[in-house]
Amino acid sequence: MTDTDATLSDALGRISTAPDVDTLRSIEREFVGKDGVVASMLAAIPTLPPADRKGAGQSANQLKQAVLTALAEREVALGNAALDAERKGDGFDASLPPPRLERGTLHPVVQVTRELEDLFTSMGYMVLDGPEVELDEYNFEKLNIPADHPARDTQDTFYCNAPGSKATLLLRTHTSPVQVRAMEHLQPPFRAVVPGKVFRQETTDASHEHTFHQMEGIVIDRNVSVGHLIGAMKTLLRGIFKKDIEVRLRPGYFPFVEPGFELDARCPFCEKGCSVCKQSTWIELLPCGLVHPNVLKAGGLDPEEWGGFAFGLGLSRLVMLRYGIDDVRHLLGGDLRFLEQF
Ligand code: FA5
Repeated sequence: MTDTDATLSDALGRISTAPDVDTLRSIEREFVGKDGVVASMLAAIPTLPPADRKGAGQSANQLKQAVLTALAEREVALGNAALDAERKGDGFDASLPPPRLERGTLHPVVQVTRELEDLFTSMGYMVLDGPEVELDEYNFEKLNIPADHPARDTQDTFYCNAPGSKATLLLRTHTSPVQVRAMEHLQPPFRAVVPGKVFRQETTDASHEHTFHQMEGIVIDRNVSVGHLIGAMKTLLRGIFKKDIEVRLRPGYFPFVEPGFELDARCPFCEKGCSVCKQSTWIELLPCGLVHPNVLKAGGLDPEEWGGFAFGLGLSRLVMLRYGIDDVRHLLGGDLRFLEQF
């Protein structure tokens, strides 16, 4: 065995039993480092007889390559062994799939609101917003509901007056106040929808919440008739239920529309009656009507020149219909098991 062979087998032996990476680094320094064995073999070459120099250079380089390869292999083996030990130790298994990423989804009310906004904007409507803490003046008075009007009883109200404030503040009981706000700010003709949260001091049950969502619609133009209203409602229902739906109007009383209607839609889920339509084949869907002249005046418009129609879609009820939800209180109940289904 040559000296180089003996050096190589010494290096390989120690590398194969090195217990850790620190030991490998010190063997590396000893053999292939700046002042290591290979460096001194190379430094000695000029002192050798010329005939031996080439062979000595080759031996030194082969030694260097063999040591470096063995060091790299041992380092990988040590890494794998450490991972195995870790796996066995605390149950960690790097080959298992990662935990499922929890992804949020839009609330069902937001999903339906966005769908309706797209539908209405495609028909030339604007999407408007209005204050949730509203003045009595807009929630009631300008809508033709004076202080002692019995219609106030149908919308039990949360009042929230600031001490000392002269104006009466309340949580809006419907999205209709935005009808007048829109008339005050926009130049007619215009069409707008107003999705939003409304509040009523209700005793809650499966179809009544104290906080729920409505979508108001308002169209102001010249020569608006009940025919326009019915046409718009049919388009709305086709957009929601993806098919033509028969509708019927029953008289309905709201002080801010004249005439006022309750619009019923033929049940989209059955032909002969089901639990959704309570066996009647009709679903009570939305109140609507032609804007009352007093409301036009309150909004600064001349009722001789301008007219319009308005509707108040019960968004929460529509979401229930769409997804077959049997209790409105699920919607804002905050139970993640319910919300995760959407
Ligand atoms: C109104 O709020 C009128 N502003 C609607 C309107 C607009 C009429 C424009 C005419 C012209 P009503 O109180 O009926 O009307 O409420 C409208 C809809 O809101 C109802 O049809 C129902 O779907 C929904 N709704 C009413 N109360 C509750 C409640 N407590 N919980 C859930 N949804 C409700």
